[in-house]
Amino acid sequence: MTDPRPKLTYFDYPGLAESIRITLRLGKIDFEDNRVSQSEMEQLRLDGSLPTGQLPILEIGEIRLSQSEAILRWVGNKTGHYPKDELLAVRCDMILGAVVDIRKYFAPQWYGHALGRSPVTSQLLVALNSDQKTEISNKLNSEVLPELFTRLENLLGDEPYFCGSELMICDIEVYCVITGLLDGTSCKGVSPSVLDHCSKLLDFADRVREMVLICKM
Ligand SMILES: N[C@@H](CCC(=O)N[C@@H](CS)C(=O)NCC(=O)O)C(=O)O
Repeated sequence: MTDPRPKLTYFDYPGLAESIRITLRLGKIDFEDNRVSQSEMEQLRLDGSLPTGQLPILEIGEIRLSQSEAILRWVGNKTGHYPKDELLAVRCDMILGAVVDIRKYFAPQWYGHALGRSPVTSQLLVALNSDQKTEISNKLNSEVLPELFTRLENLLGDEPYFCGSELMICDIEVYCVITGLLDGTSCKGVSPSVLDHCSKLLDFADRVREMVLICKM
């Protein structure tokens, strides 16, 4: 029996869903790309349709999955973009964890607030003033992100992808963060120059982009 057509619900921007969309397309899995507004998301939460109160969610028939990393791993398993080898799988998870850490640093910039949105009301919590925003942006650009990307560059080494010769979900996730920084959609106030010293990572992103563009054709 074939699986029901999956339905991915998220906002109309790349964010935490883009790696899932790309992996589904790479694996030629037909899916509904349901894009909602903030108010539609709040309604879904009120209806009790969001298992952990957030987006993205992936519905497969009656099953509703939440948490982007768990969804990505499920999709990667389906499409062959998650390693079967145990040690490569944990390496893949390690890289995914490193991307979560990078995104954690983006949060105050994304929201302009220290605590993001309230899980109860969706209101933004603890506003940052303009001096604090400038200080955060300076620290991200001069210290935090150059170091985190250097660590990723070192982990990549001279391999084409993070788990060796084959493209995996961790590569797609790193690619999404790098692409968002280069085109300015990942995080306002962060300069693409945080990647200036990472030539291997930039070459890697070009390599992944080629694969991604092929699946868009
Ligand atoms: N750890 C969660 C984080 C999900 C998350 O923060 N989602 C945000 C959108 S990027 C959200 O639903 N925000 C709306 C809100 O909390 O009101 C995941 O990876 O799925």
